[in-house]
Amino acid sequence: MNKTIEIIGAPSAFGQRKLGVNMGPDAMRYAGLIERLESIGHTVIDQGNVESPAIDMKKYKSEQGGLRNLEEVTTFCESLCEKVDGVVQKGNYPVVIGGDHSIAMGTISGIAKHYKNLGVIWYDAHGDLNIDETSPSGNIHGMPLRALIGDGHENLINIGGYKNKVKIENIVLIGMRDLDEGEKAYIKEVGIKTYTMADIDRLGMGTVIEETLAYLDKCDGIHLSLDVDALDPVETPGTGTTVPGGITYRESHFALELLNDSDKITSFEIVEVNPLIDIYNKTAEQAVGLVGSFFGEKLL
Ligand code: 4U7
Ligand code: MN
Ligand code: MN
Ligand code: MN
Repeated sequence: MNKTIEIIGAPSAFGQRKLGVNMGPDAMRYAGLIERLESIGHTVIDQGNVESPAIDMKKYKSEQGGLRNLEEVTTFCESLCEKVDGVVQKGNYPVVIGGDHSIAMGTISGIAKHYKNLGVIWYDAHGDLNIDETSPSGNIHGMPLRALIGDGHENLINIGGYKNKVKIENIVLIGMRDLDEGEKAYIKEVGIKTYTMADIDRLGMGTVIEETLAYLDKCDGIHLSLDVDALDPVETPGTGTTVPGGITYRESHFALELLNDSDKITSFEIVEVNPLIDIYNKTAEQAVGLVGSFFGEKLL
């Protein structure tokens, strides 16, 4: 089914320390994102990039202490939230292109108010479930999912002017292979549905996606948050926090094709593409290929 897709560029690099991830949206556009979606038959509206606070390079490169760039992350996510909210209100399909993963607090805050039970699939090497006290880095891109659940700094949990956007029982983690001690304890304590790399090996991606959709059957919408570091860095190197032993590019296509076939996913974001540490825009090109599969691209 053809959709009206609105692309929102979210060029934030404030959630971590590797500049270049703010160029992810343009790297994906340059790799042909819009044309690719149009060639499938969708109508595409490119909203351009959300306005970002200026980057003070001296501050950006400094150690800081506590939550790195908290004010900038907050301001950015508030603006993104408003944009995404507008797209959902129009009944169009929101696609947010990042930007580091802290932007998910903006994206999902703009979406969750429109659903009673929003499901979230977090396709990532990491859980992004830290709070200030458990974070080994102070990088906010390691905290968005926890903030969306309702824990963390006041600024972050209140983006969009409300709290508690995602329920624990409506979350599925896929691709996990690097969790901090605090995140492991939290996942066990509250019981988040998790597919580690070992689970993917054992079950196969087909079963993982089938089970995920069955688990989220109770939801009235599902958001897919895809961090490209879920993929293996040998194939997909252009991202800031790589972890060996990841999901292959092919398995990821399969996952996205199955999600597309289900017709259950109501919003999508792809994050953490960093062209400054990539090899000739390879990761952005892969990201565009994955978006193509997610939106129904077929060879024949
Ligand atoms: B991403 C980390 F310590 N857990 O909190 C942290 F390992 O959005 C990494 O998934 C977070 O890329 C990675 O800094 C965040 C670290
Ligand atoms: Mn992430
Ligand atoms: Mn990650
Ligand atoms: Mn990352």
